[in-house]
Amino acid sequence: MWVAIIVVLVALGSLVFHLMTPWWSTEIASNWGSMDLTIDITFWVTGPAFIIIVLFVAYCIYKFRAQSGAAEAAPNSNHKASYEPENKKLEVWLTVGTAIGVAILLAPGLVVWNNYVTVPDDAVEIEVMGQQWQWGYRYPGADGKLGTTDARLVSGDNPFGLHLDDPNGQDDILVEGDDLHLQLGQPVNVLLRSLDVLHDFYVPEFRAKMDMVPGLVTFFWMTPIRTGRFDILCAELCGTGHYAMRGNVVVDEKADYDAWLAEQQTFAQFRASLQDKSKNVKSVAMNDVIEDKTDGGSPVSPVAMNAAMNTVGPMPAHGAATR
Ligand SMILES: [Cu+2]
Repeated sequence: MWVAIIVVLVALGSLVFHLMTPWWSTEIASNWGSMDLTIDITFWVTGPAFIIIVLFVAYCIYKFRAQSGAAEAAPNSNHKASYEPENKKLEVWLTVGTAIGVAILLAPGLVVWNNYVTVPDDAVEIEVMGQQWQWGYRYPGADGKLGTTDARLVSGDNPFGLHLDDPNGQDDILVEGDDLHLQLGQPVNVLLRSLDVLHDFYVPEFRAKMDMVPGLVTFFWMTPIRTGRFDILCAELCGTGHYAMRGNVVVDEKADYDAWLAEQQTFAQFRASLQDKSKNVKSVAMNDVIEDKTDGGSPVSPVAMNAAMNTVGPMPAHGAATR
């Protein structure tokens, strides 16, 4: 008896929790309301099924509970088990009902998935690069085309591995250590790459997410439908710093977006600034050598001279590029 009551309370408690929970989805900020709809449909199918099954279990526990002397008092009552290997009517009913339920669960997802992987023609491409444990972004420059890349070309002074001889890449805009900016109402095809392990680019308000696989370019598309600043999370356990792999995406009105984009550095400018730095360091090194000699100090060995000339090694840590 008590067990039956507890089982009923579990069903009611689940229902109340579902309706009262504060942990509901964040307010959506993209065109993917259809994903929320599929989740609602899932709840409408699984919720009633859960309640019906749990209440049926509670009913059976109560109805067929052990009662001392019940079988002797009423030999033909329900308290006696009976062997029923086939029940065609029940089997047809359960099979058809389950099939309809599963079809309702799966069919909307197929429609949404089809839309999800069909990128509209007017979508602009933006690249997101994941690595332990930070995000980098690349925008096509004035030509509207992203330059081609090769993971083998990735280095400190070429953090996205762009082909140096591809003219489309020279005006690509590289963003590291800053927010990702998107333009309100502009569909974007988000191309996803990873430098090391599996990551997953996820903005809960966009609903959209996708794994990033080293060696592959995965993608999804979306259109931001409201301005704001949203969290970027990595949704794939990617190592000890996974929890800290956070970022921000800012959805701007067109004017703000254009202004922000105009401030960013192109790949060509980034390379030029590296060469400037390299020249500065070399001239400083040369001055040191000259000073050493004029001070009457001991002559600088060729090895030390070489070391001074090569101080411009790989790029400093990520983030330095755009600051
Ligand atoms: Cu990650």
